[in-house]
Amino acid sequence: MALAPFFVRLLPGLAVAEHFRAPCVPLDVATPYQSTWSCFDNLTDGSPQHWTGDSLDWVGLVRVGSTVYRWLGRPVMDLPAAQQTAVDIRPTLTRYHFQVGSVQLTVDFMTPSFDHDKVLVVASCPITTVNFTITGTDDPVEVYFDMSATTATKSDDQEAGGMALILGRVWPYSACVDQAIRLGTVEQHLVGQTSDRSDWGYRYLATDSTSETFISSATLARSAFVHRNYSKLQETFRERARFFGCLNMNVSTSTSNRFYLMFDEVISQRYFGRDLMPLWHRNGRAIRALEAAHQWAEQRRRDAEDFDQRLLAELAQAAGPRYAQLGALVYRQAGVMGSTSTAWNEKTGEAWPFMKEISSDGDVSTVDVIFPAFPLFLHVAPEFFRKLLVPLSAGREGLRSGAGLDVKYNLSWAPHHLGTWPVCDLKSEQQEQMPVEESGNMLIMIAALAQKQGSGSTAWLKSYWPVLVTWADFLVASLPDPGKQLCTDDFEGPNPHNINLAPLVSMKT
Ligand SMILES: *[C@@H]1O[C@H](CO)[C@@H](O)[C@H](O)[C@H]1NC(C)=O
Ligand SMILES: *[C@@H]1O[C@H](CO)[C@@H](O)[C@H](O)[C@H]1NC(C)=O
Ligand SMILES: *[C@@H]1O[C@H](CO)[C@@H](O)[C@H](O)[C@H]1NC(C)=O
Ligand SMILES: *[C@@H]1O[C@H](CO)[C@@H](O)[C@H](O)[C@H]1NC(C)=O
Ligand SMILES: CC(=O)N[C@H]1CO[C@H](CO)[C@@H](O)[C@@H]1O
Repeated sequence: MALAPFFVRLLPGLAVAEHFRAPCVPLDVATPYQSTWSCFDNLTDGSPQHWTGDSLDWVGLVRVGSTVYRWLGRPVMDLPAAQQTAVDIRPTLTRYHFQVGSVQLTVDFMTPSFDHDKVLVVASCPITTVNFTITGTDDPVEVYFDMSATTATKSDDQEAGGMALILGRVWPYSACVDQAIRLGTVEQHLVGQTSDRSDWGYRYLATDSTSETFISSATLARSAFVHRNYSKLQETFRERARFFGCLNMNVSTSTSNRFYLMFDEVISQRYFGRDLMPLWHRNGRAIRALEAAHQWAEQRRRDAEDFDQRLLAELAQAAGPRYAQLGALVYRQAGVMGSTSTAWNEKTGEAWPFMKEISSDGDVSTVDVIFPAFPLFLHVAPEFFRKLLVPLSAGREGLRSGAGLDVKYNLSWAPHHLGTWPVCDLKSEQQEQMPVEESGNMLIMIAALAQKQGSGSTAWLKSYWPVLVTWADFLVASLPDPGKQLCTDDFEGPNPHNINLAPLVSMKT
């Protein structure tokens, strides 16, 4: 219990480890496509960015008394910035604190992606809840948010090709979102190109009946909020040059003050010719998922807070509060959230997570990229991690002969990766060959997993056995000197005698 002082700083709403400044603060980080960050000291210093660095024009405003302030995004209309007093980053939550005139405003961005081994469909459902709390006034405070439709495109100029914005209204029944805006391209070239941003699929902005959502040009909508002349907005909105999803809500202590952000990939992965849908589609499409998120929001939030506390406590115990703070960021970025998307393989009846090589060449499930992430996965979600390895082990010699799929892999060592996100189609001869390193990585990870899951739960290993023996035999045959080998530092090219022992050494310590 020597940890108590760290908790006081890291937990319930107080400042985090001192002098901690994250390079970028996660806002809406749920999959490689749905990954928005603020890379400034203050949330009002500039536009949020996709992880690629592309700016996304999101703006948030708030009216206190007769003054309108900005709480999110770049300067607009000479409006003053709300004063940011703190930002707190936890594994599933980012919390901004502002002083806005006489009022304290807290904005939470919560992506409740945890408990993958208990509730995978929910944990992998990419919804971020944005929740507002005010103190210091009894009057409602008006909050405005808008999100550019280019959030759902590959590039900013793509609207030239046409962009559809569809207003969906779902009739309310108990505890449901009753308003959702859907943003996306008209063309919807499903998996039509591989890029770090998707130009198919739909971005959702959803909320319940206490708020109001609409589609507009940002200039008009922001001005209408500032001047309170929305009614005229309907009449004058003709300009379809740039579309924004907009939202306007009154925040008070007696209403549920939140909205939801989501990206529906429609197809999560194209695996050797077969389109795999996002796992969460099994529970219904976007509106159903948003309604479930709304219905269970408070329960999920409580559970997420428990999860964050447990993980932060473990990290702090391992190496102190700074390590815990970094761990919270890593969980969002590299861990089970920002780098993976979980698909449903109808053919095999399994959930298959895939990991994207971010800030690199976009490879799918690169073994030497999974390897450095694996201690975290093994710790928080070993079964999820096992599922991540399954698609890598399919092939002629591999798991159930490709699980009935036409997987062109026939080498006697482990693959390097599966394809370029989101298309897995790499044949054996097209691999970036790292035979010794990747076979070693796979054997080490599977051994660690078997150890972690215990002798009672290793039945799954049976179907892996032939491929494991093939890889192990290959490693033995490469002894005592593997010759020239490519390793994860592939910019060096193949090096003599290289077996990249570093991971093995770090495993021992
Ligand atoms: C709203 O009011 C402002 C200030 O009077 C004005 O400039 C603007 O054109 C009005 N907007 C609409 C849509 O009428
Ligand atoms: C917020 O409150 C104002 C003033 O009471 C009202 O005019 C406006 O319609 C409300 N907005 C929403 C979205 O309910
Ligand atoms: C939203 O904020 C309110 C006020 O702080 C809090 O009571 C509620 O639990 C929060 N809900 C969610 C889903 O974050
Ligand atoms: C693997 O398949 C390719 C054709 O896709 C073939 O050229 C190669 O000889 C095969 N290699 C082995 C080891 O069977
Ligand atoms: C306008 C505003 O809120 N500026 C704040 C930016 O963040 C620093 C701390 O990082 C505050 O001191 C400023 O007040």
